[in-house]
Amino acid sequence: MKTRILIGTFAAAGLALGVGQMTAIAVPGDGGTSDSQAPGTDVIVGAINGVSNYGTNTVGGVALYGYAFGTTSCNIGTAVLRWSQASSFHPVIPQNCYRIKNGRIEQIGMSWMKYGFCALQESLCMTCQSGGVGCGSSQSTLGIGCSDPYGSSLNGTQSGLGPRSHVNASTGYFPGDTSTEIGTWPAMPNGQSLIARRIQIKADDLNPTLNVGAVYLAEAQYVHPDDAAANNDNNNASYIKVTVAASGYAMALSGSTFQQKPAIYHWAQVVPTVAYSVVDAPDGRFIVGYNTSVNPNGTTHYEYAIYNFNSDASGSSFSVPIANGVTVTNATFKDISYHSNEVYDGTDWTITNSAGVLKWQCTQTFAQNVNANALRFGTLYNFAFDANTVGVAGSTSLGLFKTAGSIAVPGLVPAAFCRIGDLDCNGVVDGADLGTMLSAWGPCPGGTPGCAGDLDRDTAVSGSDLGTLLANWG
Ligand SMILES: [Ca+2]
Ligand SMILES: [Ca+2]
Ligand SMILES: [Ca+2]
Ligand SMILES: [Ca+2]
Repeated sequence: MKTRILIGTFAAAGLALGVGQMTAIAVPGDGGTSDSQAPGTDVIVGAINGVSNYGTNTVGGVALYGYAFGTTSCNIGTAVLRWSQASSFHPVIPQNCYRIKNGRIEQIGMSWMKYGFCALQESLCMTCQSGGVGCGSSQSTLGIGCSDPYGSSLNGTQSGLGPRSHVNASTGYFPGDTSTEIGTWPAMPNGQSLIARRIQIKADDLNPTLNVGAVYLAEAQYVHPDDAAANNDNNNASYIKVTVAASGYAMALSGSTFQQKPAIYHWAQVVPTVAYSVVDAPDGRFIVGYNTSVNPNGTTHYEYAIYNFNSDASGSSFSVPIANGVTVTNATFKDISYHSNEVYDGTDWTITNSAGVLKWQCTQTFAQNVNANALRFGTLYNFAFDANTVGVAGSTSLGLFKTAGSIAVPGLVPAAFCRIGDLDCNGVVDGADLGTMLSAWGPCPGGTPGCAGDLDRDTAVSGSDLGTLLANWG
């Protein structure tokens, strides 16, 4: 297990971390680019270079479309990256798709992982230095500065796609020899020859008439034990915008690859008020995006998207503090479905609101089911709700699955709701509030309206305010 210590700065003032909780430093907007030219091996996705559109199979009455994206890796580090399919020392490559629509980002598809087997020595990201051995040897490597392209059809070849459950994304390790490993993979389901193991997306998530104004994104990540051991794995995902055709929902790449940033960072490009908290469990990173907006009925809508970048410990709960007098409505949860006989469960998390905590929780603990629906690496889950008060800076909490403990996550939480006259906001109008009012009697300091006790905001604490307080007594 490796430990990371992050040093960063808060973008928003007044965010507080819970003492005694794990390292949690906000580094909004940094997708890991600061890792470039780090010591040791450092693989990144230099480019998403193409897309294969495979068409559709229907599973359980739902039409699903299959996709794969080509990826060009770069070794931007200072040491060669091992690339032997006869050992654990080669990359595995999971892929994802996301959609930004109506103010929220959702993961709408995920693939199994391409098992890397051979590295060319090209120069996409920088000049390739000699030293890479290339293909066909148990000593194969990706040299310093070198790049290696995998076309989309290669990344979509089903016989070379293994289950995510076989990898530890924190250490980068998976069972070693690929030829032996393949025999342990779950068989492909019948009737899914076009979509099995590939990115699968529901037709309704692609249909243009159901998704007006939607922005689609494709993301790929490299997982490798050398890169993880060098602590250079927080820059291993890149993304690109994609378009979806009305006919057959064929995808096409749009623009350039956003290097070294997972797709969740595009949310703020579309919704500028989105903010991020980057938090680290002892074994890996989570990126939490959050935003509030005003509902037509005046209540506040809260959106949280939590992306597990590379923590094997994984997430199992998410908690938001609910202050006095706050009414919560419409709390929702959204995950992404595993497929192709992957062993993970898909049961939605429960939602409770009691004792001042709104909490989403995986239905089983690690002790109960190691394959429960934890928030695992390379996945993004949504947590949303409405409240009758606006968001203020506060601390939410992300509980871990495989290990004990939780991570404090700075975010926006509902402000306390105070009754008129309840100056200390403790739920009752009584002598304490009256005392506060009387001690503030007279003009507001500086003539500012709304000072403590100035209930009618006429810049003075006076008889009219006292009358209002007494009318709300109790
Ligand atoms: Ca890296
Ligand atoms: Ca589910
Ligand atoms: Ca009170
Ligand atoms: Ca007044």
